[in-house]
Amino acid sequence: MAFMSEFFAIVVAVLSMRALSESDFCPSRSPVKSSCPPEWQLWGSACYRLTSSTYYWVDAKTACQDVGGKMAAPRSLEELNFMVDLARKVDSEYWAWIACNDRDVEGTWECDGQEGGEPFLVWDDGEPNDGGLFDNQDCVAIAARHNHRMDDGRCDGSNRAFCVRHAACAHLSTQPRQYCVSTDTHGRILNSTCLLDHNIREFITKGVVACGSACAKEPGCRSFNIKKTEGGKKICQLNNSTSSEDKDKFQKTDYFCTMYGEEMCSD
Ligand SMILES: [Ca+2]
Ligand SMILES: [Ca+2]
Repeated sequence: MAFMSEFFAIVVAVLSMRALSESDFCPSRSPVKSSCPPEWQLWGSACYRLTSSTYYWVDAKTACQDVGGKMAAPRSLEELNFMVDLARKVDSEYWAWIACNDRDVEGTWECDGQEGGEPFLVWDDGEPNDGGLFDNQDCVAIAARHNHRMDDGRCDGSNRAFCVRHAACAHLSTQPRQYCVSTDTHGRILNSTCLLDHNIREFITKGVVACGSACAKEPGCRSFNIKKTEGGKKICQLNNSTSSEDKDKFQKTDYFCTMYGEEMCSD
């Protein structure tokens, strides 16, 4: 899953209206479906679109942020093919930036979100050639004219861009919402990591079931934190975002954060 941080796996134990127990695991498919805003297309648990205007590469990153996403960089042939199909429908002669470049070190490609591994690159024949007038093509685009494969281009060329954002959960009113608590890779509950600065409201709670139920009833609630006060009381904090949507604010804290739960959405 594109947005999952490496140090934890969010999918494990869970809560509907029952007590949490070891036998409760998040189902691989929940009744809740992912959904995208207008103009975005769903693939997996993420939403994609092309920008409607063209930009220099660096401005394209901002343009994607302005519509609530970030510039995309495919991680698999399946994802690349989905993006190509999407682009062809919008503009048969599309030429669109992705979030990969070799601006820092010539020939060393970096793609956003793919740090620490080999970047996923599928070049057109003869690319990358660092060509152009001054031999300085450092930004990557996918283009119809490049057989729907990748080409390095000048970063000050003006192209559309592929943007991606996390999908939201769409609910049918009859379906119970389900929440998963975050765990580390060994399945242990992460007991000091919470989502900060997205608090809608907070109140004293009995525990995870009560807190999750409150989140399910609260319009706009997407996840929750449970914190302990020094007196041992549990505070339920309802959040208007999720760990994958604001990774920077999903942090280890020193002050008694005991649990983080997030809405489960099917892929
Ligand atoms: Ca280059
Ligand atoms: Ca080139």
